[in-house]
Amino acid sequence: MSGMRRVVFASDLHLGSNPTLDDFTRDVEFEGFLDLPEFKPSGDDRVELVLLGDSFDLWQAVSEEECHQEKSKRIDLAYVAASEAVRLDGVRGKHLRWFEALGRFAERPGCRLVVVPGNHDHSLIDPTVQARVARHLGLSGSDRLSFVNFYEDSMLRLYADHGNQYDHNNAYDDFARVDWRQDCRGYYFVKLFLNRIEYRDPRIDNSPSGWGAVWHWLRRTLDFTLLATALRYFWQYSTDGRVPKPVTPFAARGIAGAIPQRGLLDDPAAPQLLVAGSSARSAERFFSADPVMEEFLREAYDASPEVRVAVNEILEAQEKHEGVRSTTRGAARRRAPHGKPARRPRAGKPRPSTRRRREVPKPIGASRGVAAERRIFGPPEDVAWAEHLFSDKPYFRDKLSPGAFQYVIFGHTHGALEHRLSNGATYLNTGTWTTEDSGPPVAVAECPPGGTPTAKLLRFKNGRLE
Ligand SMILES: [Mn+2]
Repeated sequence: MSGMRRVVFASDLHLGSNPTLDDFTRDVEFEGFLDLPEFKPSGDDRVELVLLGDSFDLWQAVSEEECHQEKSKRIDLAYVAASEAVRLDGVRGKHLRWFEALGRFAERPGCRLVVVPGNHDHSLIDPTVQARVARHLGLSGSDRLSFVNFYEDSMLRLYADHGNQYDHNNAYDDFARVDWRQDCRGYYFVKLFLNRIEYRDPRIDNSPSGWGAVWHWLRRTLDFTLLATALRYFWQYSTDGRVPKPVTPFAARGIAGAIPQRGLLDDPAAPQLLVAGSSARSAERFFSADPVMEEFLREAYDASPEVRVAVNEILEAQEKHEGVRSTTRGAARRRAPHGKPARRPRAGKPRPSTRRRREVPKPIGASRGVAAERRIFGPPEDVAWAEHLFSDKPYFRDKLSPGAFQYVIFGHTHGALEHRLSNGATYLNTGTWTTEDSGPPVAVAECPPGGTPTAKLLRFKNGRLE
């Protein structure tokens, strides 16, 4: 006769190695969490801890040098399984207690650890990377540790995966392959843009729903130095030939009707029009498809010499690029006789100016109240992902039947949630451990011997799950 079955899900811990970018500060708390009576089964009872993705943040486990890099082209995007394993060494070095506590938990009678990859630790699909995690946990070769791309249990009537495969910015064409050139859109965005901005203002988080809000964050903080830097990095990101497809954050959903050209303008808040070139711009919309952002960037251009230099740099570079294209013959004539392009004398090279350029529209003094109206309506996006598991073939398996699966669990969005789906099943989101508010969330599924399974969202606070 088997005993009590318990599975605890936690996700989005985002353990890193970079002192500024690392979002996980709960090592001691995590040790206390694993010391709960819920993780100490007796007799025939069995307990599993499922780390449901983004446990490690390998996208942000980067060097100081990479964070300081002024040119995105000098940021190395390439990785292989072996170099990802080395990144994990850095994570372990910074979170020794976390690894030790987790290893001790898995060794207890009746306990097991299951690791599911997310997008920030996607390379965990590779056996080399898995072996490194096992070694760091002191669990090499142990059957107490397993790696799976998704978790399902018919007795608990439960299905779980990280959730990134339903988010078009973080989905992999082939989840089972490690190849940096095939990484999801989010990878390039984090490496080439977000890491360097977050390094300068660590309050900017790496949550996927936060991406669309980066520009609104910059608008609120009124840090023109950072804004100028962000404009420069965003331009670099947008023109980096190594990026196969740029990100299109969730924020687009709320004002989809306002987007004239899909694809180009999917993130209305970003200064997409500025970086896209003169043909994308008009007198009404020069910087952004989002009217609040447009007005703010016009104001910032007027108010800040730093922002003017950054914007002028982009405009001048585009002018040069667009000009060269239309006057190829002229460009050829300017070449030196030995075939190399004639170099301008250094002293004569014009520096981007702080002067206001006439083509940049002036602010119109629009009411800032508009910001309050552009809320995104309806339930969070991940609720629809959970609904789709029952109506469509989801990524990892055939569609779920409501009779067999009463519970669906995702992480990824950082928004902890318990929600009743339209078919009566329960959707749980395991949130994140990286924010400082209330206790860290976990989903707890239980089934007593011969009994009915349950699953609910709890928080670890006041030394217990409540
Ligand atoms: Mn994720």
